[in-house]
Amino acid sequence: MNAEITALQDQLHQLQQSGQSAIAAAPSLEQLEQLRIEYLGKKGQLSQILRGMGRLSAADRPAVGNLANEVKDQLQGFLEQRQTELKNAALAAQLASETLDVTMPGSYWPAGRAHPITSTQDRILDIFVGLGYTVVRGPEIETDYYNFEALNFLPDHPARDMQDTLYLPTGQLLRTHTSTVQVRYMETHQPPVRIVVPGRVYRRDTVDATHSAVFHQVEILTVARGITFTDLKGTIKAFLRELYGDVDLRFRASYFPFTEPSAEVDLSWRGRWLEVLGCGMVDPNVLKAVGYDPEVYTGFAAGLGVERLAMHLYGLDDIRRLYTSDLRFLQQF
Ligand code: 2NM
Repeated sequence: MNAEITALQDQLHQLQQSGQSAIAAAPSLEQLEQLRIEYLGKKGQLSQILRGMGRLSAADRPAVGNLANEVKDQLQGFLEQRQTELKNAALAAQLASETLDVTMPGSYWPAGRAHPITSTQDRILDIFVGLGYTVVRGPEIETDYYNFEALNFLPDHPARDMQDTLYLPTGQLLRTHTSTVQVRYMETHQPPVRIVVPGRVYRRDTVDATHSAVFHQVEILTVARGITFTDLKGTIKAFLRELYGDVDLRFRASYFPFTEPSAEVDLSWRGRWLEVLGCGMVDPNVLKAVGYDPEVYTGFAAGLGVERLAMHLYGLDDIRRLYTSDLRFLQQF
């Protein structure tokens, strides 16, 4: 009987010793958990020893049971202590590996910027958006109807000639102005209309310092009851004064198929008159073409070339500068 007790007590002491050294030597949290299972788990070594207690009398059990509890508490204490050590070591290693050397040189990240055509176009759009206009865009490949017929160009108008307009083999064409989008918009919206249309347009031109076969336009259109030429003048003045400050303007009679009357606007710049945009009251034939009653609605429209304005705002003398993507040039803006 005493021999049974002593044997179990020896086993418990051995367990305590081997457990203590194994736990102290555990190299990782995962292996520590394995040790916990091995020593204190349901099928672990301590449980196995305790199973041997079945052979003891009720009077002898406390002598072994108390020691078993002590060993268990001790091993649990060692496990917790080692766990804390390992966690601290892992945290210290992580902190050491993630330390930033703030004295290292930074990496050069060149900032991009808007192309001068884009920034000029954005300045124009911003002003009209501020005046309550909505930005609308549309297709660059168009039909004769939207580019010419609906806009009151007569069948034999010279702009319709192959010499001036780029036609596709399909009979479609590359739009020569963004007014096509205004026709499309009016077809699908009832007045009041207040839109600003930016976009690429195409002309069959020989390229030189002031001409390009592809360029950019911004056109505006207002249609509502009671719109007059005075509204047109006020809008154009508000726009140009926002762009150029308090400059003198001149409205000069002109002609466009889609407006009547029509005008070109010049502004006084360093003692010269500079032509900046074309405009006019929308021709009743255009209103009729989109299903508006010209006895009820009137409107005005205006259009300007973005490159021309950019050249003026940035002091450029050759439009081709804007298309050759020479970074030494573009990085100046
Ligand atoms: C200009 C000059 C004058 C214009 C006309 C229209 C439309 F679609 F309403 F008829 N849109 N834009 C217009 C009028 C454009 O550009 C120099």
